[in-house]
Amino acid sequence: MRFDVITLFPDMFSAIKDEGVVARGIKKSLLSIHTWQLRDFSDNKYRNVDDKPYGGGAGMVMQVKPIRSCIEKIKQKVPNTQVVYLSPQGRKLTHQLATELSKFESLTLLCGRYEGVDERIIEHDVDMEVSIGDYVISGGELAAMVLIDSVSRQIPAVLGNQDSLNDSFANGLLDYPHYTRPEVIDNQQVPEVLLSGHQANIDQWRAQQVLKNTQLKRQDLASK
Ligand code: 4FD
Repeated sequence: MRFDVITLFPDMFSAIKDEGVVARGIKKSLLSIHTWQLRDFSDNKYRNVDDKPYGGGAGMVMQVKPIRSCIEKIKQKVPNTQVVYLSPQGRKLTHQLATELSKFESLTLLCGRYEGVDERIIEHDVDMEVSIGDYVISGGELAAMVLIDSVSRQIPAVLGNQDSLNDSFANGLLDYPHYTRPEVIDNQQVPEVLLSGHQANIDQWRAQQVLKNTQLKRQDLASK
């Protein structure tokens, strides 16, 4: 799967390119991430890509021309790419949406700064608007990285022998609790059943914990 990212801060993407699950996917040639510096598509010598909003008000708006030129350039290389705009107005990113997006061969991720992009980009150039949650952050880059990570994990070969099928939310519920050595620390004991070697009992205990945990911490999920 290929990700093309349109951004004013391409260096931020070293956070996922150099380390972790996504980096391993890149090394295995299962993933590629290509960043595009939006300023390279500016039409003025100052490399501006934003301007004041019509109608007045605070902040700046990202202009149509550089973004549209950049998307055209990407589409020359990847004609079938799905263009995704990260914004607080988007469809909420869930496990289900991450899985759906993982079926695309190519995603182009548009990262906004300031007050976002000129609405005509959303009307004409964007296929899907996605939000990572109901809060505002300073730019679309962190949201794009969250999307890339969550979508990449849904490609079976990327996770390797780890198993995204067992991830929290894969079944619409929370995870069970995890323990590792030592058996006792500061008077805190690992639950006996996990030391019993009786796999059927362990599976049953974990299934109970999943329900209990979800009921306790996420009633919105439990009642579905
Ligand atoms: N909730 C999200 C995405 C981006 C963002 C921006 C319009 C602001 C939150 C478009 C306004 C992009 C999210 C940049 N904040 N900030 O997914």
